Amino acid sequence: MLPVDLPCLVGGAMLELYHHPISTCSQKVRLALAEKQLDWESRYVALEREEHLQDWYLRINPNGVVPALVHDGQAIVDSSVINEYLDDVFPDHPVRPADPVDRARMRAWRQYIDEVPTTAIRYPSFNRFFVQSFRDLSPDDFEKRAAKRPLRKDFYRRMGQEGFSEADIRVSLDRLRATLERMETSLDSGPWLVGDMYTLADVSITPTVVRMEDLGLAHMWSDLPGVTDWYARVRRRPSFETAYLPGSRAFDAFGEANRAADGPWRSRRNPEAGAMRSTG
Ligand SMILES: N[C@@H](CCC(=O)N[C@@H](CS)C(=O)NCC(=O)O)C(=O)O
Repeated sequence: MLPVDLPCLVGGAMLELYHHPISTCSQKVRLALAEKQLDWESRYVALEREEHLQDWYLRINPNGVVPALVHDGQAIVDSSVINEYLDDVFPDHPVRPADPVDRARMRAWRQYIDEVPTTAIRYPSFNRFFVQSFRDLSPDDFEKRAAKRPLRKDFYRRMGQEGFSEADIRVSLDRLRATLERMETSLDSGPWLVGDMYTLADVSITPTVVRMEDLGLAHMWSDLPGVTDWYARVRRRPSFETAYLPGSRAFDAFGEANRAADGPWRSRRNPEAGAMRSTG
């Protein structure tokens, strides 16, 4: 079971984060907030009750996805944009290099991460954890729920009620492996993706690597010592514990039986895995 809300560093109402504990994009912003040691207020958006598709939330984020940040009444959307915004507005504890070339390298990483692994991880994640909440709907009801999603209609239609095909999963895993290999090359001149400084590039990829671990895919980097060491360093940072409070890992929501269970492959009806209904 998920907590009703995550405890967080509360201090003034200046920064409000609309988020969900197990949403990888929300985790990305929680990591940045923790790195920057910012106080924020938690606004839990119940994806399992489709609060992210209700009018009140669509007024904050017309894309109908979490997270969204509200800072002094201004809504900022998209996790990568939010993280850069935080570093623009709160320069203490910077998470971007000052040097323009290094900053460009960080942004190139962030762009690649948004396009390749962040997209790829959704396919095995939805097959393993999320599709079961749609299986028992009638085809009409499923279509209605897909059609409501401003950004993700086609993704849901492609998934259907039985999950993505093995071919889709293979493409995703290839993309994830390519990302890990690219990380390994960069980490030769590490310890972080952009050299000496821990940056938003490291923040951006962390939730995907964590989700891979939750999906039983850690073997995909067991031959990559740079990535293995990088992940150990990431987990030792205080921000990791703050961003991943209990209730934030996929297996927290879907049961211990799902921790590194049978991997990302198409899971047909699995009564143990269907306990919680959610998307994210
Ligand atoms: N580009 C957006 C993507 C946000 C996104 O996809 N959020 C997911 C959770 S990680 C979501 O809200 N999904 C809702 C749904 O599938 O209906 C960002 O980085 O903020």
